[in-house]
Amino acid sequence: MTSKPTLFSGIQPSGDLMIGNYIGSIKNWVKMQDDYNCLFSLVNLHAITVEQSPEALKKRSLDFVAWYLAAGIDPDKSTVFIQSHVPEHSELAWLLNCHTYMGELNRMTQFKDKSAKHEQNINVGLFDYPALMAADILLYQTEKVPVGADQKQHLELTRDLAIRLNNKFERELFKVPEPFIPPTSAGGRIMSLQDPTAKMSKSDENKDNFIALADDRKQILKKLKKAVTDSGSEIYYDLENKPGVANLLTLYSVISDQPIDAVVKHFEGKMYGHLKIELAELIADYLEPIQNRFTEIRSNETELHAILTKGADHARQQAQPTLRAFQEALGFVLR
Ligand code: AQP
Repeated sequence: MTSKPTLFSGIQPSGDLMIGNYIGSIKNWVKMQDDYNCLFSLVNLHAITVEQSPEALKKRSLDFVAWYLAAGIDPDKSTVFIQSHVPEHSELAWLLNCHTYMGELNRMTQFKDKSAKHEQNINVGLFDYPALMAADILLYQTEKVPVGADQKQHLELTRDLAIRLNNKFERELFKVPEPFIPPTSAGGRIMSLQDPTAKMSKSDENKDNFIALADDRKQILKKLKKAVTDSGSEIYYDLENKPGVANLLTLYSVISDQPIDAVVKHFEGKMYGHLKIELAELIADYLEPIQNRFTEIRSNETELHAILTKGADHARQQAQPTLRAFQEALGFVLR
């Protein structure tokens, strides 16, 4: 076992993995691999809380894992696995269900938002999503959870559950996890290209709203040329009054690894069109080697499955003691 603090993070296999997911999660994961015992999951149990096409789900799951690896996740350093390969997630989620109150889940804003979006399919899993998320985290005695603002409420519930159960059973069953704000927090929230007041989302039906990791140079340029800016012409960072331009500047800053001020200076006296074209070139150049690695990794499914099997075995080893200790506390007869 490792002495490094444990960090858990996951992405749902829904939509097309895009630049916002890369900047907000995967890019930071890559940097954390040396300092933490990292578990990076493809959370397919969460994904089926909304309707999915089975064939697309299967293909996309392997695609996403290949993107993790292509972007620099090293399976020798980090545990990379598919959530459903580790049945302890569902088992712990059930046990947590029996200690989570309806009132707590009723307050979750993500449930309210997603119910409104998926009116025809307000299933129990959608309601129960936060208990499964708590299981994902608590199963590994996770200390750090990188979360965006939208997941803070769920992490708070996870913490409440850990504290409640530790108190109830008078032993430290679960570590109480802390939110983790990555040091480079710039770009934590990349906005939609067509509506810069809304978050860029990989499941957005309008694909012009996001740059997929798989987009080629031509597609990137086309999408950025269409990106909504404003009626002005001067390039400067003003999130409130120029959210479109601010979003493009953020993208440029994160991808070029320069502070916003330096980017603004670089574009002094230039037009929005220059910013869009240069940004498209920058992103295309940046993504090209990742896309090449993706093609290579994705073409070898045998190797991909081997990595996932190793990851699941490693995750299970780490998960089982926590689950067993909780079952014992509950009074289950252990096998
Ligand atoms: N716009 C974004 N900017 C920065 N980070 C983002 N993430 C998502 N959108 C942005 C981060 O990517 C990870 C994906 O987590 P998820 O699969 O649980 O889905 P999500 O948070 O609901 O993200 P999406 O892209 O909007 O997915 P869909 O459209 O499928 O629901 C998270 O770490 C998130 O912070």
